[in-house]
Amino acid sequence: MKSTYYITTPIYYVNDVPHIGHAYTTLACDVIARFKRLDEYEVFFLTGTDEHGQKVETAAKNNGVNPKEFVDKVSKNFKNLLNCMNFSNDAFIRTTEEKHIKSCQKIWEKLLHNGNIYLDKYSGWYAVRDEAFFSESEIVDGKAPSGAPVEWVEEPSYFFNLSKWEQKLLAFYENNKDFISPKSRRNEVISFVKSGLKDLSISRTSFSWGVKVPNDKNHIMYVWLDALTNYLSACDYSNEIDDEVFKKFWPADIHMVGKDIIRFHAVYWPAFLMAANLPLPKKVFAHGWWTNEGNKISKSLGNVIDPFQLVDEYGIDQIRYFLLREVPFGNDGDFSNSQLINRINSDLANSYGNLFQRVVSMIYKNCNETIPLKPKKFIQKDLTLINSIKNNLNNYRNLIDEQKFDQYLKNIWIVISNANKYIDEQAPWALKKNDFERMEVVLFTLVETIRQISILLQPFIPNTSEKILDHIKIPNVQRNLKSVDFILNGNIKISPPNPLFPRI
Ligand code: ME8
Repeated sequence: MKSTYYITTPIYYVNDVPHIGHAYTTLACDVIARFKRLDEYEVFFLTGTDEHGQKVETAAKNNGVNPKEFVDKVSKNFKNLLNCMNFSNDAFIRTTEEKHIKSCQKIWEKLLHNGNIYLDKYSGWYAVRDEAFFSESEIVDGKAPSGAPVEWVEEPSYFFNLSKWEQKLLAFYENNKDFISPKSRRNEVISFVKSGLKDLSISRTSFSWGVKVPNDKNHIMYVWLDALTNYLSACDYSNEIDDEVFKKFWPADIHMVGKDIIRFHAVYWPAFLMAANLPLPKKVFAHGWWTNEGNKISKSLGNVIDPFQLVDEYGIDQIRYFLLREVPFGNDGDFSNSQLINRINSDLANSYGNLFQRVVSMIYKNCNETIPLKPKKFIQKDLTLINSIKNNLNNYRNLIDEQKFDQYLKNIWIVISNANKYIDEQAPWALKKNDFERMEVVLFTLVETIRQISILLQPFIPNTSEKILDHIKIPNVQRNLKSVDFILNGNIKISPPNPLFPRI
């Protein structure tokens, strides 16, 4: 039986159109999901939209439509982003779906049954933009720590006894050192928990756009309890008759999030799950924040980066490559058009594109349009190049498991650069005149290296990798990670190459 792998993105608020930050998180998940599939895992890759709460309700009002009409429309924009970026999600959950509502009510009842919910009254600050409660001591200059405006709220509310879970959470972090990544985030969460947890308000009564609390029609569930539960709903938590899918995929292997929502995923979520006697996810990774040419991305500054426009202008694979190569995953990054163009021209067009172009056109012109047969004898230099990827497969696996995408790409680009150096040193154009057989060995070595590189690049630049693997006629069943270890047989008829990445 195949091992399973369950990976999730945050579900995005449908108060606004998707931007580059949303595309970034889902891209990271897409790369991991594609890699795991190549490594023969049964993957469940989930994304979706967070459609309840005051923020969405207000956005609908501002647009003059009812919330349901509004969320149907905006949720579609997030669905369109999947196609636009070539994302390979297995499911898309919307929190307005019946099965999600049922699973929210199910977890609520579990928490209530286990004695973790009580009715009281909330009075304190609330930031609609963050959909979060803040105590007096957290307010900075009259605002939430994120800078969001706050309003004073006083209403009856159900509470979750979060304070009871403080020690259990700390023990869990201690015994599961990788649960919160990267390390800096782990320390941040641990010190937050150590500073003392207060019970959490988990219902609202002053508006109605949300999941109804079972048996109390005056309350709707706090949007974060509703939202986090999506990770259970999507794998059929509410299905009472058959829990096969749930057992198969839960607990999730990784929840990928931005650093803004680490607290919800690394503190509240595991506490809810412990309290409901459910297994905990294995990892929460909080990546960094993109700014635009040094400025915070925000609608009011008018500098939101539109992924649809970027893809249209530069190409899907170009954007996918840039986002994960430019900034070590976990760090903040600054988006700059000139850096994007540099990466496209130097890494994609000049290094990788050119390698493919040179090798395939030399074969086409000089070897009777056919990749030479696998040679009987290689010299050490050939073997060094051919083995540079296949001898390091486990290293690539580890880099994906540690979310070190930039390092993964850097390593591959070292091989690309070595392959380009190897052509210059071996000079197949000169061999053509005085050692035709050796020229064939050199060209074979290069195509074999390109084959391995392209297999490993599929998760990052799927369209281009497919083009290359199609061009050198690698059957679909030989594009998984295991196939890196084979070696081409050669004697494959090919057509002349087209440029892979137009220079900008
Ligand atoms: O928080 N840089 O939804 P959201 C990098 N619905 N990533 C960014 C970014 C930026 N400038 N801006 C946004 C929510 N993101 C909740 C989540 S999950 C149960 C509920 C990404 O629409 C990043 O992943 O505000 C961040 O965590 C997420 O979008 C927030 O999306």
